[in-house]
Amino acid sequence: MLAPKNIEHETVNIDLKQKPSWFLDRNPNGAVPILEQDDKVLYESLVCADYLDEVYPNNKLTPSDPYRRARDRIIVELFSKVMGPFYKTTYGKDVPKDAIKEFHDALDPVEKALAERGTPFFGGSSVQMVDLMIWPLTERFDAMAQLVKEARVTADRYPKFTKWIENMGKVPAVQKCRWDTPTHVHFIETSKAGKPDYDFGL
Ligand SMILES: N[C@@H](CCC(=O)N[C@@H](CS)C(=O)NCC(=O)O)C(=O)O
Repeated sequence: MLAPKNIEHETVNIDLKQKPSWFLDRNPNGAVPILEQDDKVLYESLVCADYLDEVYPNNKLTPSDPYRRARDRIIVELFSKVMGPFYKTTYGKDVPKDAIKEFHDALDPVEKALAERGTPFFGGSSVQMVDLMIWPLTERFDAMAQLVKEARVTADRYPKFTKWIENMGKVPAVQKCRWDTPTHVHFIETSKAGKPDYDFGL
């Protein structure tokens, strides 16, 4: 959200194993991301994204039509069901039997939603907030597949979604912010070993 709108910012990584008190003061839930601007503090990705889109109206990333905006939210909600199985599959010491099936069961409706839209991006002909909300987890799918090959997201099961991944890879803001697969694998492996490398990228 910051990159496509060219919003000047500083990123602060947080050690989520040893959360600093100043971090917990800002978000009592103890989760990233947090957005801080002067004396204003926000958390929850969608809340931060909405705020940024409203306060920085250049390159608007949400549709003006309320119904369409609501439908986009449903897609983000649908995709959020992928998160639990993703973490179980990728970060589990032994991959629970059902986790991979649950992962694919959760991703199937996302493929269907994109097929129904019939556009290169969930948001239409160009990248929108709905796409940016789905991207950060998707960016780690190759790393997951490297660790657990049954979890691969293939073009035969997900023709639209894999094409979307390709399209997202061409978006300048995504290219600017993305981490490559070896970096994700490194982070996952250090997490599994109980010592997540929260300094990566610094
Ligand atoms: N609903 C929250 C979820 C945020 C969240 O779960 N963040 C994770 C990292 S991706 C986190 O900070 N977890 C806290 C922890 O690991 O203790 C949002 O969308 O911002």
